[in-house]
Parts: sequence; C-alpha cells; structure tokens
Amino acid sequence: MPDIRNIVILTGAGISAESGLATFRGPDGLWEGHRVEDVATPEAFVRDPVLVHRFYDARRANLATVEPNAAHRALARLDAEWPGELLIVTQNVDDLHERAGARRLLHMHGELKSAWCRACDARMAWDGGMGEGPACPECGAAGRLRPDIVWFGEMPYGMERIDRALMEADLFVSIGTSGNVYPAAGFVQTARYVHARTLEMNLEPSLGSYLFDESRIGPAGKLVPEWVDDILAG
Ligand code: BJW
Repeated sequence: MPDIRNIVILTGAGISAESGLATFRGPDGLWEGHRVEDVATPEAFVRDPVLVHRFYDARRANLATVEPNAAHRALARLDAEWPGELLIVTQNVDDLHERAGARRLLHMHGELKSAWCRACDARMAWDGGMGEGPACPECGAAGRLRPDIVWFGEMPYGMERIDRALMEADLFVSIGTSGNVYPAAGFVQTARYVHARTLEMNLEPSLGSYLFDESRIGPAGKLVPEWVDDILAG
C-alpha cells in the first residue's frame, strides 16, 4: 500500500472473542448479573474487594484455557515484518497478543497477569488468584494488592506514547471494539485530524463507525489475516 509507513492498531474484546473470551457488551457480557461498569471501578473495589477479586480471578484462570486466534497471529506477523513504525494498542487485559508473538504492544487498560500494590506502588507478575486479598510480596502490606487494571475514572496507561504514535500515523486501524469507552473511542478522531487513513474491522458497525474511511464487517479471525496479507504484499 503506497504512502503508508506508520501504523497504529487499536484492538478490543472482539479480537479475542474467537479465542473464547467473552466481550463486555454483548448478550453474554454480564458477569454474575453485574455490568462491567459496576465491577470495574475503584469504588466497587473499596465497596466489595472480594467480589472484584472474584471477577478478575475467574478471568485470569480462564486465560489458561484459551489460545491466540488467527487475528492475533496475523497482527504478530505484521509486527515482525512491517518495516515502518507500528504500535498495537490493546484495550484487552488478556495476554493473547503477546502469546501470538506481538512485541510492539501497549496494554492501555492494564493486564490480568499483573498485580499492583497501592501501599508500595510495586507492580509484579501475578498468575494465581487474589482470593480474599493477599499480602503484598514486596512490602508485606495486607489488603493493598489489586489487579493491575485500569478501571473507570482512572488514567489509561501509555497515553503519551499513544498520542505521539497517533500524531505520526499514516493509517489507524480499529479491530473488535464497540467504541463505548474513552479515550480509546476518540483515537479515530485524532487520526483523522492528522489525515491518517482510518479502517475499522468489526462484527457490526461500532458507535463511531461513521468516522472511519472504511468499515469491514465480519469476524476478526477472517478479516485481519486478509488485511495483513494485503498490506504486506504492498
Ligand atoms: C467482534 C467479534 C469478532 C465481537 N470479530 N469483532 C462521558 C463521556 C465520555 C467519557 C466519559 C464519560 N463518563 C466517563 C467517561 C470516561 C470513561 C468512559 O469512557 N466511560 C464510558 C462508559 C462513557 N473512561 C474512563 O474512565 C477511562 N479513563 C479516563 O477517561 O481517564 C481520564 C482521561 C484519560 C485520557 C485523557 C484524559 C483524561 C478508563 C476506562 C477504563 C475501561 N476499563 C474497562 C474494564 C477494565 C479492563 C477489564 O476488566 O477487562 O476496559 S471497561 C471495558 O470496556 C474494558 C474494555 O477494554 C473496554 C472496551 O470494551 P471493548 O473492547 O470495546 O468491548 P465491547 O464488548 O464493548 O465490544 C466488543 C466489540 O467486538 C463489539 O463491537 C462486537 O461487535 C465486536 N466483536 N466478536 C470482530 N469475532
């Protein structure tokens, strides 16, 4: 594809759906009757930490049962072979992009397999459950460890790096995200502002679909490998 050197890709829950991970806002998007907005907030954690730990413990355990799909693998191939700048910004807290081999990757909403101690500010790899709230292995503080996840009202990670990449982008691609959650839902507007081309791939048009130059409607596991083949063929 001529004139394209710098690519920013935004992924959401839809890219992991074909691996067997539930999306947030689909018909199966509830967890024990709770909306994500009710468990993914700092207030919910203060109110009922055990409930919030249960939500993330179940999802962390479920990660061991799923594998990256064709869309994750295609993006990892693009990452390995694309000669220009590339940044895969994922809203997902699963580890399927990295397990597929992606390297130029940023988890803007945190990671299931990371824990954060609010007492000593340490972040550490975390594989098991958090149950009733374990003591911090670094400082020993009790009840101060939380999933290293960006909840509503908290600042997403890597915003400066993301903004820089968007300002330099020639192409912005959004995959499998409904466009409900900001700031990610606004990236397409930044990309348009710098006259980057914009493409979305989704099972159905997202909320901001009208902002994209092109929308491809279908499953990511089919659309993403086709698009990666095309863009690498030039
Ligand atoms: C497929 C498919 C297949 C299915 N193939 N596709 C009022 C107005 C504007 C903003 C705000 C407002 N009030 C509050 C805010 C801000 C707030 C916000 O956006 N709220 C909205 C509800 C309105 N945002 C925040 O608080 C954020 N922080 C913030 O704004 O800080 C201030 C600031 C930032 C920057 C600059 C300046 C100031 C933090 C947001 C944190 C979001 N956290 C969550 C949960 C934690 C992670 C976790 O537990 O996993 O992140 S919420 C949840 O939604 C999760 C996701 O990452 C995120 C996005 O969801 P996603 O990925 O789009 O999933 P779905 O389910 O919605 O959609 C899936 C899509 O896939 C669908 O479209 C399907 O069709 C598609 N699909 N199968 C292709 N096979």
